[in-house]
Amino acid sequence: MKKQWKVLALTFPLLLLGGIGMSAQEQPKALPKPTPNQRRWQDMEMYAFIHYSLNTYTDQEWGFGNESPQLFNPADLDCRQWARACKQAGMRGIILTAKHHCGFCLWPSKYTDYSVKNAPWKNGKGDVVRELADACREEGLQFAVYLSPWDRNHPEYGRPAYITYFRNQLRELLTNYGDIFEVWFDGANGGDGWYGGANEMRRIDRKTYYEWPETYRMIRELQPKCLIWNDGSDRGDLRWVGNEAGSVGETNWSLLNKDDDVTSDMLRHGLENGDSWVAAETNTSIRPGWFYHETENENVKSLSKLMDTYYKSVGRNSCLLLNFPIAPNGRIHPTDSLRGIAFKRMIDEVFRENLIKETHPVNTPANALSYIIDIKEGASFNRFLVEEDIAQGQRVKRFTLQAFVDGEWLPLKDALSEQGDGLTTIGHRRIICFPTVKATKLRFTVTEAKAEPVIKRFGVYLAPDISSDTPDAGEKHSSDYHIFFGADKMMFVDLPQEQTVTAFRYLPPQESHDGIVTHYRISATTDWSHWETIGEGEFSNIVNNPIWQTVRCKPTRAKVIRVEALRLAQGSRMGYSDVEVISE
Ligand code: FUL
Repeated sequence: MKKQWKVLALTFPLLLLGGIGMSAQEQPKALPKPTPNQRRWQDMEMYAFIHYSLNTYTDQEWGFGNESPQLFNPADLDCRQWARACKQAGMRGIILTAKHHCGFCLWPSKYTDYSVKNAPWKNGKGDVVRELADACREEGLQFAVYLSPWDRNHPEYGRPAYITYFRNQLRELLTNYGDIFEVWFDGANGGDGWYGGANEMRRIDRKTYYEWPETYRMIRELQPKCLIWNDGSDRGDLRWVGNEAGSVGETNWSLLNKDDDVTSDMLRHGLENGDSWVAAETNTSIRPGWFYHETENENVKSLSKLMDTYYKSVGRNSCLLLNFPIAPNGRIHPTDSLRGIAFKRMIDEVFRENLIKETHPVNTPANALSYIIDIKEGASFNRFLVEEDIAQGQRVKRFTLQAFVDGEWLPLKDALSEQGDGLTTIGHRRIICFPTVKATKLRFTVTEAKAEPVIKRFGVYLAPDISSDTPDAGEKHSSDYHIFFGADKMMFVDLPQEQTVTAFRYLPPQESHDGIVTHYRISATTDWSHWETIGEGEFSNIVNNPIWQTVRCKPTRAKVIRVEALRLAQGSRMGYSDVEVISE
């Protein structure tokens, strides 16, 4: 079958419109398409997460559910400062942790006492959700909420009564605070919690317990424009990318099957022939943790790391959800907001000038859709941008990109790709990064597609070098220690000499969940016979976000540190990528 493959009206004025004949495979019967809500969402490109709760005051990532609301008393809480900082960082909206896993509510919910209404802040009359919703509106940002399904405070968690409670809370959030662009239902569940004093393990069936279909109906009715993010069992409008590090796969289909189980590979790459449009949202924090920890003030992501994240999210057919934690004083830390501004400025700088002079379709022997892109005189470039009109579905499977240098066509490839040349899917936007070349023209060719490709826009840019970052030397902190295992779940760290230890740090295995310690006991000795426990607890969220964990202790003399893994995320033998002992 012969078919005319066309290019949709190109939005970039320098581009010529045109089509080229090529033989197409049969059009698939029904190509899944995004809903108007999903299309609007995709245009947001970047929006912020705000993590703020009692954890901010206990220096934790997951609260147990028994932390006192008395801790919540920020001296200087200013939601306008959050909104301005996020806006200046290029964010188009904010998702607030209205309730995190500890169950503490940032709004005065009618259905629990575990909220701001029992906090000293504003004598219990405050409402952070209201203040942020108002501030967002004033700054022209959209507003959304994170409501944790796992609630370690609620006595009924795990039983049917909790579902009613959860829906009541959600109804409050969806009816009292104006338009909500997204609801975020995190799937994390470590099992144990305070649960009204029961202090026990509660297991739920993620597939059935939350009765999502009914909750979804309520959301659709109360906020028809709201997107549902859910990494639990029921397919929402958006999907998780399977990590919290800030990257989706270079091959990224905005599709999944409606009913099948989703593997981590599907989270990362989508499913080429999936039957439903479920686009990927890339979430990561500007710091290692989601909540504020003073010890991370030196670890705010560098500008080059943020740009890498941008290319691996927005540049891979995804939106970026970038977290800004709130410090105990109630504000975004200046380092984070300045880094956010630098990030936005750099994006603007990279995409300031499109270096395309003219674009025209060409015939190819294989009858593929192909374009010659003439570059402005004498220009060098290192970024290529291409967009499909996703309203017509996602179609391109594979393409090639060549630069005409000294009379020869040289193939370009995606320098950030982890697999092959990385020239696979396009979708809403694809950005290809490569070392700077000086060429008079580029040739873009679609070599495989699910249906007639509909290309909306091309761009060619020169990104400046980012030189101000401190590179990570990548050295192991543990190289000075003798590390050995006494048993599968017991590790000894023998220090070069006896010292006064004030903290122990653990970096979990990075490649898989095997051997990640989730619950630990750490002891110290100077003589191998008297052991003093210096820390015991949970490394919360370590599976999804396998970053350095710090266990602080009172100054203790030690020659050897023993780490017992009380529980592992997976596997039977504990593992580590690195450890570090901090001494006085
Ligand atoms: C995770 C949660 O467990 C973290 O605490 C955080 O909220 C992150 C965004 O999602 O899975």
